[in-house]
Amino acid sequence: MVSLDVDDTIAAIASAPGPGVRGIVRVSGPRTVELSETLFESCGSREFLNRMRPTSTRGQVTVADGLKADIDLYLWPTNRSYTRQPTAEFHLVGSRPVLEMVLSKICEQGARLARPGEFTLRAFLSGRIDLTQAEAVLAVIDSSGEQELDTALRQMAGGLAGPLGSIRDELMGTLAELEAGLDFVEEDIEFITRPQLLEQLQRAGQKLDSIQQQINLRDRGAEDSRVVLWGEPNSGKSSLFNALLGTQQSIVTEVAGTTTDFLVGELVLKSMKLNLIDTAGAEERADYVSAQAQQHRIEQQEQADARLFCIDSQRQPTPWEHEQLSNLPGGCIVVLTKVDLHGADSPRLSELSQQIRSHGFAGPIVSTSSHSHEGLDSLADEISLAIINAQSTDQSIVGTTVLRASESLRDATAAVRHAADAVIHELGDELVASELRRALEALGQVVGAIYTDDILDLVFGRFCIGK
Ligand SMILES: Nc1nc2c(ncn2[C@@H]2O[C@H](COP(=O)(O)OP(=O)(O)OP(=O)(O)O)[C@@H](O)[C@H]2O)c(=O)[nH]1
Ligand SMILES: [Mg+2]
Repeated sequence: MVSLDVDDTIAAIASAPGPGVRGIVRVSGPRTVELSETLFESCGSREFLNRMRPTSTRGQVTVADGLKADIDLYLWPTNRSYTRQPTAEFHLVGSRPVLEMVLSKICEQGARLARPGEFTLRAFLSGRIDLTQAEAVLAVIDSSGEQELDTALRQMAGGLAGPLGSIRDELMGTLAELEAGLDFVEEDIEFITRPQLLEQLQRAGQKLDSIQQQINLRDRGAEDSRVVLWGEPNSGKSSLFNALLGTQQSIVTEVAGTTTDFLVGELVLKSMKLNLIDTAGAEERADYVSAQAQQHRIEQQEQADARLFCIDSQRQPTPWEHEQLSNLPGGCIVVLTKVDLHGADSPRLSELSQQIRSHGFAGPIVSTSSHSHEGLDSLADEISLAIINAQSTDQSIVGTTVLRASESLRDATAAVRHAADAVIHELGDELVASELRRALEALGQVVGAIYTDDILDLVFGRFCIGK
């Protein structure tokens, strides 16, 4: 549980665990200056603590009887610090026991141990950084590669919060004009004309769409996500590939074994970009081309984030299909193909589904037709769900922002759309205003202007102590 209390003085070891040349003990809160004065013995003048400007001074702290540690003290005595509270850092030799002794001396003077992420939480609560930046701090601390670090640093600089903040300001302006008009209904004074209102709402909607797209692109997981089609020869994989992509890229014939290589197409679902991969039907022919095709099929399937196991609904499952159904890997969707041949509610389909369930498969079963396009929308929904599930198990860091922001952004965009619809259908300004308020609330959640304990727990609970 995060603590929203900022009146006490907190302290923690802020350097990474393990042996390091330098160690840091960080202190922040109202009693920081007083506490530093008591503990710190300056090597130079007595008036080492300037109470107005940040200073750094060399000196010592007595950590035990007869034992002094050499310390560089960095002091931010006013609210011009990271947390916007007086803050000090004791830099000393990176020995864990010595750092702990200094920390316990500081706590004896009335500071309490900081909780994970509490320094950054104070920075957030004081308005110094927004929630997306707080998440970026976490990402910088945890980043494992150069690209991840780059993304995190850009986010820290307000990459996401900036444009969202300006849309929010604009919508706030629109709402103010609308509400001013509501106050003067009797006098028939109009602060904003209908066409102006509509234009402002539509512009905000477009901007929100483009931010959503940026966020989706930023979500490195989604870009590289792979969705693989696999199944018996002739089960309709290539037809489904073409139908989902709206192309004729993959060759379709009535001859089993048509696809002998794998084919990759770009599939855009709910503004997520995915790679859809068609593979050769599983079969055991002894020739070289077929052996290569089978090798590709197996490799593609192993690397997939979501798998569409295609079963031809017009015939009984084959022994190979039965065997596969008993060992389906995670992220699998069973697709019953060619349902146009017997209609969506034919007893044939429920019978087939029962057979599939009897193997213990609990995932989605979707009936589709590549000819009539029946079931393709439900399939698209299941694919995006499978991808989101695959990503959330992948501990992507800035991904927490993406997930949280996407949800609130979707709410905001929907509310702006409803507001525009209400204007078009002349449904009254009260309704438009209430949709606008909903949009503002959702946007506020992204930038952290409005925050709930749940969101704070989610973000700050993941920090390590001392940050
Ligand atoms: N009626 C109907 N026929 C389909 C449908 N999908 C595929 N077919 C037919 O089934 C046959 C095989 O389709 P493909 O898409 O080539 O099947 P595949 O699984 O890619 O086959 P291989 O590449 O040989 O493994 C073709 O004759 C298609 O026209 C469908 O939804 N409805
Ligand atoms: Mg094929």
